[in-house]
Formats: sequence, C-alpha cells, structure tokens
Amino acid sequence: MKPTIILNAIALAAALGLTSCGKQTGTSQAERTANALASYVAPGEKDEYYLFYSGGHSGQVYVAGIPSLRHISTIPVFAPYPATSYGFDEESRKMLGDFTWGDVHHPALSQTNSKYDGRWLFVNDNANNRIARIDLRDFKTHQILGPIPNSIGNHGSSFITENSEYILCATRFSVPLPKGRVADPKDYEKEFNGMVSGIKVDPKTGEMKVGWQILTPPFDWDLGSTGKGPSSGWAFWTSYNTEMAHDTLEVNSTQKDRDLCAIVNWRAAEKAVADGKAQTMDGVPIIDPAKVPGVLYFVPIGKSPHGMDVDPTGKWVVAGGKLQPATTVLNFEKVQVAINNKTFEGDFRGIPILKYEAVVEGEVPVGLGPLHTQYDGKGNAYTSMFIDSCIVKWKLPPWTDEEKKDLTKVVLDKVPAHFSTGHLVVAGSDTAQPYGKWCVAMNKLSAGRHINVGPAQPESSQLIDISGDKMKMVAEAYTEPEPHFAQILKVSEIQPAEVYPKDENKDPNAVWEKAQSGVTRNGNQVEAKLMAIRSRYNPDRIDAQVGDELTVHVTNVEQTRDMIHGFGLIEHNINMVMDPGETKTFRIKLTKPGVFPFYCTNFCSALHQEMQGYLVVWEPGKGPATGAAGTSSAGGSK
Ligand code: K7E
Ligand code: CUA
Repeated sequence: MKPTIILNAIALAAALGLTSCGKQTGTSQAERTANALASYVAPGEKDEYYLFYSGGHSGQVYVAGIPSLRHISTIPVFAPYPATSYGFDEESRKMLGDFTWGDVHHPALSQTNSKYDGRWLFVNDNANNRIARIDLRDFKTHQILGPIPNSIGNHGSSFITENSEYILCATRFSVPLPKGRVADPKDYEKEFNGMVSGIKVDPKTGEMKVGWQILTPPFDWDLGSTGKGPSSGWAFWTSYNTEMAHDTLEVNSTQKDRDLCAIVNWRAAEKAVADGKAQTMDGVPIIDPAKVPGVLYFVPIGKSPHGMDVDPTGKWVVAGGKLQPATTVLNFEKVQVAINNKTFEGDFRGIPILKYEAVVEGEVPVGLGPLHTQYDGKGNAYTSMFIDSCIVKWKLPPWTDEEKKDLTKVVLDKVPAHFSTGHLVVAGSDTAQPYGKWCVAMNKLSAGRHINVGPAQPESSQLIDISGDKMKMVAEAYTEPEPHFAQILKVSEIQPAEVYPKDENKDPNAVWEKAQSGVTRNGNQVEAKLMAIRSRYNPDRIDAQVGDELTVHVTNVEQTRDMIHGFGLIEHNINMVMDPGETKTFRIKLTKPGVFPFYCTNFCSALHQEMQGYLVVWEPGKGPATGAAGTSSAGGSK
C-alpha cells in the first residue's frame, strides 16, 4: 500500500468520526463466543429470516439469511443474469426492454392490514423510472412497469400502502413536462416540475398500472413512507433543494435551514380523480394540488432531511436531518389538528405549509448525519448515522416532562458501525407489528473491513442484536453492491414453490413427450420444440440455414426438486435455464454457417456433461430441406 493511501485512509477514518460512538463490542473471548453463537447457523440448519436487500446500481435484489447473513440467492430484476437466463429468454428480454441496468433502492413487501402477507416484493428503479414486482412464490421478477410517464428519477419509491392498494412514488429530479419538452435549466423554477405517482396494484394478481399523479414544485423528493392507524391513507416524503437550484446543488441546495416535506392524502387524491378533478398528461390523470385542496400539504423540516419513517403505531413520523444533528419527530395527530384548524405558516404556490411548532413533537439530538429510522414495536427507534457511523437507539414519545426539557435523555444507546451507515433495517419495522430482534446496518463504505481485493472495497453489512436494552453487534458480512433499503421476512411465513406443476404450464409450445417434440419449417421460420430430461435433449439436433429465423422452446419436463436444466448455444450469446416444469423460448436470426453445439449449462446429473446436441446451420439452399430431417436424426437420444 502506498503511504498516500494509508494517509487517506486515516484521514477518511478521522473525517468519518469512527470513534465517536465508542469502542467496538465483542472483543473479549467470551463476547466473541457469544456473538459467534448468536449468528451461527450450523450446516444443515436454516436461517429464521429472509433479508431482501436492494443492490443499487447492480440492478438486482439479493437474498441473505438472518442471522447467518449468508448470501442465499440473487433475484435479477433490472439487469440480465445468465445464471437464471434472465434477460436471455424472450419473456424476460421483453420485460427488460431497451435497458440492461437499473438502480434499485427500496424494496417493499406487500401488506395486508399493515402486516406482510408474503405475496410480492416491489422494488423501484431510480434510473429508468420503473417499478418491478417479484413474486415470492418463485422469487422471480414477473412485471416491470415503466418508464412511468411524467416521472423522472423514481427514487422516493416504492412505498406500499397498508393493504397494498398502491405503490407510492415521488421524483428525485424535475424536468419540463411532459417528458420530451425542452426548456433551459436556468428557467428551472418556472418550467420544471416534480411528481408524486400512485401506482395501482391489482389485489388478486399484483399487476401494476399507473393510477394517478400529483404535480409538485421542482423540489428533489427524497425518501418517504406510508401511514397506518391514525395516519392511514396518508404518505410522507422529505425533500432537498427547496431552494430550487439547478446547478452546484452541493452549495445551492443547502441554503435553507428547513426544507419543505410533503404530506400527501392519497385517498383524497384517489377521490379527486374519481370526481373528475384531474387533467390528463401523457395518458395519466394529473391532479394540480393548488386547485384541489386537501391532497397535498408541506411541513418544514431541517436540514436537507433524508429518511421519513412512520412508526408501527402510525402516530409518529421521523425525519432524519442529514445536515442537522437531530431527527425530527412529527406527531400525526397534531398534523390533523393543524390541517383542520388551518394552522399554516403560509403557502407555497397555493399549497399550505403547516406551522412547524404546531406539528413537531421534538428534535432528538441523535448525533451527526441521521438518515433512516426503524422501529422494534416496543417504543424504540433506531437511526442510522452516516457521519457518526453508528446506529443510535432512542425512545419514541410519549416523553416525560423531564425528557422533553432535555431530549438527550431519550437517546438510549449507540453502537458503532463500519463505515458510514446508509440504510438500516429492523425486522418488520414498516408493519404494525415488527418482529424486532434483529437490525441490519447497511454500510456505504467498508474501508479495510475485508481482505484486500483491490481498489473497489467490498461493501459490508452488520447484524445487530436489538433484543436487549443494549444493542450488540454480532456479525458482519459482505454485501453485494450497492445496498440501500431492505426488508426482513420470517421464513415460516411463506412457502415458495419447489417445482412448477406440469398442469400449470400454459405455454402452448411446451412439450412433455418425445412425440410432441421436433423441428418444423415454415418459409424461413424454423421452430424447434425440445424436451429436456436427465440427461438429454429431445431432439438433440436442429437443422437450419443461414438467413433462417430460429425459434427454440425448451421444456424441462422434470417434476423433481432442484432438477434444473440449461441450454447454452455456442457462439450465439444464448443461455436458457429452465426450472422443473418450466418452458422457455429464444429467437435468433441465423447469420453464420457452421455446426454449433448446444449443451446443458446447469449441472443436473452424473451425465450432465453428456447432455448436448447440435445446431447445424447450412449454407442457404443446402442441407435437409425441412427441419423435420433434423428430428429424425435426433433418434440418437435413447
Ligand atoms: Cu438512503 Cu436511495 Cu434509500 Cu440509499 S437512499 S442510503
Ligand atoms: Cu441437464 Cu445439466
């Protein structure tokens, strides 16, 4: 290591204030043993919880087990993933469209009555304004909605309502609308707008469609969450850049001591649309909140706040100050009183601004760089501290008079994290009944936490036991880049399928017996229907010609757990992987003559290596006149 790098590391450590939260726990032999046992899941045993964490600009969602923190599975969402052939077969390629990456930030498990119902996991794509739905029956992405019209930078998303009626989203960026219209960024205040979107979720199928939108001033909406209990039907977002700067945001967007956060009555928005109070832009009903009172309110919160998290009772809404060493606690009951009594401190473009003192319960001095807050359902809050690099545990209201006078008294505990914690997640925090017990700190930097693998320092997450009065850091693990938010679900609450039952396969090109399989030609269209079974393809030869368009459907006819087959085609950038009972399809234009082996890419048996065949691409006009000839020579499979 060069001396300058060491110096930089030390400077970084100093800048991050790594010692500010006290000494790292778990250093004595007894503590080490206890911590190791707390997170130990012996071979053959299983984890108690799933951790679904977003993979940021890797575009994927990762599944780890808790308490082991072992990486268990990758769920490809916005980027191709050859291991499961996501983005290679026709169906998933179509779903990805023109994009091969996304920026995943906030996963949300579907809920019924503010409790996880184990059906779906929704995630947002900040980069290309999309939302995806993963089905927890098979842990696969089944829908990608978007790019959402009139929406740019889908970061304040995906926040699910208490009965999964909507995924609510807010824009990080503002642009001239509708999309495609051009205006000079110098005219930002006048010409640019942001948007809050209500994405409607079909209660039976989970299918999403854009429901309605609310036009907003060009603030940069940041993080949000949805209400429950007393705040049922409401949603909350922080913002930065209330200054409406369009350049050098680092300076120009941090001028004001308080930024205007949004309080949205989504049920009122839904009703306004039903009552015909919306105008249509790019096919979406849009509400102008200045003309439809009661849909949108602002509340000032310091300073460039980031997370805005509703507690399990739905009464307290906590915003992390980012540039202010405190979290701000809003009292939703006071919010309602202020709205009813019109206790406003003015308005912004016709949107009422609630009087700060009337709705705020207190500012809790948690430390430097508070970002996100989670809850254990026992009256405690846990806030991630980006600058202090730690997790702070503090007590939610109601507070005693003595505590109110000095809110340092409600700060209960701090545990150091390494380094610069972004999100944190407490098991079940966003439901009405958190599981509590575990908290995971998802760190932005990890400077030196892992064995050296070059300049890109691997990310890390840390497992914290929050079951006692004092938090205990018990384990640490590598985390796929780049982690943002996560959801924790009890394993016992879902029962994912282990095979796709044959009678559920509705693919018209599925083949289950030798007699149904084969190769046919229609003009220059060659279509092959293959059966994959241990350890062969039937047929295992496909004849075609240069210039043909080749379509191949492969059905894995197995009905045995974990019996997966692949189909890799040499030098054609094709790999498909079929789970038991699944049919997949690819389509390519054949451009070069030759004999191209195809083979099973997924280990399936002792004779997996023998599972292979040939695509014979003849010169135009040569070879067997129809693909049927290929079928006959496939008789080699016994
Ligand atoms: Cu804090 Cu995109 Cu949720 Cu990341 S955001 S840390
Ligand atoms: Cu089939 Cu390997």
